[in-house]
Amino acid sequence: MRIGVYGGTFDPPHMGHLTAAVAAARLLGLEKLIFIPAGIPPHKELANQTPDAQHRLAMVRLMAEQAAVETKIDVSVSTVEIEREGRSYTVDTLRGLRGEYQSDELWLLMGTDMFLTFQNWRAPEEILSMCGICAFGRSESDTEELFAVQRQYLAQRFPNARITTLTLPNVVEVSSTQLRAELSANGIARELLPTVQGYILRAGLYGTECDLKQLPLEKLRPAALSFLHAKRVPHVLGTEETAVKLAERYGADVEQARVAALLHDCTKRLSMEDQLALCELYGIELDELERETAKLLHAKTGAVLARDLFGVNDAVYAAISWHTTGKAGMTTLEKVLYLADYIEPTRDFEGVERLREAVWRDLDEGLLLGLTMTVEEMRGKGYVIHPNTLGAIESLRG
Ligand code: DGI
Ligand code: FE
Ligand code: FE
Repeated sequence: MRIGVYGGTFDPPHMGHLTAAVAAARLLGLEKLIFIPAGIPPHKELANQTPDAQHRLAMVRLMAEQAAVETKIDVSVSTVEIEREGRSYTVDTLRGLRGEYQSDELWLLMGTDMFLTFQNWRAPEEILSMCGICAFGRSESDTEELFAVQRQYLAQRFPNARITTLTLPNVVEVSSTQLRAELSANGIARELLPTVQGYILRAGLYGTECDLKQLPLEKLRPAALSFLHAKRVPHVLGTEETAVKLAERYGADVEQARVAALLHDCTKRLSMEDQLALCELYGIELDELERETAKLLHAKTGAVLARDLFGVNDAVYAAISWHTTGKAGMTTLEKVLYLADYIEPTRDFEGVERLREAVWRDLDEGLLLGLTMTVEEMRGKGYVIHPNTLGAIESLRG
């Protein structure tokens, strides 16, 4: 197996890291990629705003999930360097990896600066005996020239080295220093993956402390996305888009629809155990079916989390609460969220087109069809139908 190893301080991880890792994975034909956030890096002191290792680790995990979605290979995050005492050297990390992956081919991924100073690292010769190195930089000529010179120099000095340099036309050249400055000035930086941007805001990293209950949309959106696994992000953005259009069409409050859509699945990735702990914490009463079905629980826990962290109002709280089962006598906002979730553009199941047509023809006709389709599907799988779903159908028919 060909494995890429990408270490760095990731302070914070950004689109430059992500696009380079994804491009390197494709060009090298990697089957596995391991991100390794550094503990204390040997080559520089950490910038003074550097969040502690646990925050950097959490952000790298978000980036790794996105990299896995984009490359469709196994992407993991190693904590070896964070857990190591004292200064962290790549050679030590590689010795560990060599032991773990004895019959695999390792490739160390690195950016321009690292590559150009490689001969000054601890034990470069030993590193090159354990792995190939793959350096990437932008396509501008100065970099390419420097790359060529360095490649030749290293090839001469370490004749058995495997060295590949990639000039990636679409690699985003990002200065972490600049990015941190933007964050502390505006709370927002382009070149950040939205989930990472949201994580930074929620944790108040890099001087971004802000009132989560008063976030403008450009901050609320990433903050909401930061709860999600990368693969669910397109679904939630699709739900936002559809909820806004439905609210406009059927006269619900557009901003409430948007906020409800952005937050509706915010607890979806939590385990059953964590969901139940949230219910306990917030005193949410559950019926028997909810108690044993994580898929039903996430609507309830999502609503409390949205209220507690972001201060959503009662209408939005209710819309999130009922987005999975529906209930008798739903408000327009509640219907809008239920249906936006069901028909947003990434949804692709048999009957979705028919449902979309019904929803745009008449909201209640669409709702009745959606609820009925859910009941049929649940029955087909032998699941218990929640009484609120049946109640919703009855109230529409009656
Ligand atoms: O969270 P999403 O996947 O975007 O969508 P959702 O909140 O509508 O959740 C759909 C899941 O919930 C789906 O896997 C089926 C399940 N579900 C919906 N209604 C019922 C239900 N499960 C049971 N057991 N009973 C229901 O009435
Ligand atoms: Fe949901
Ligand atoms: Fe959803």
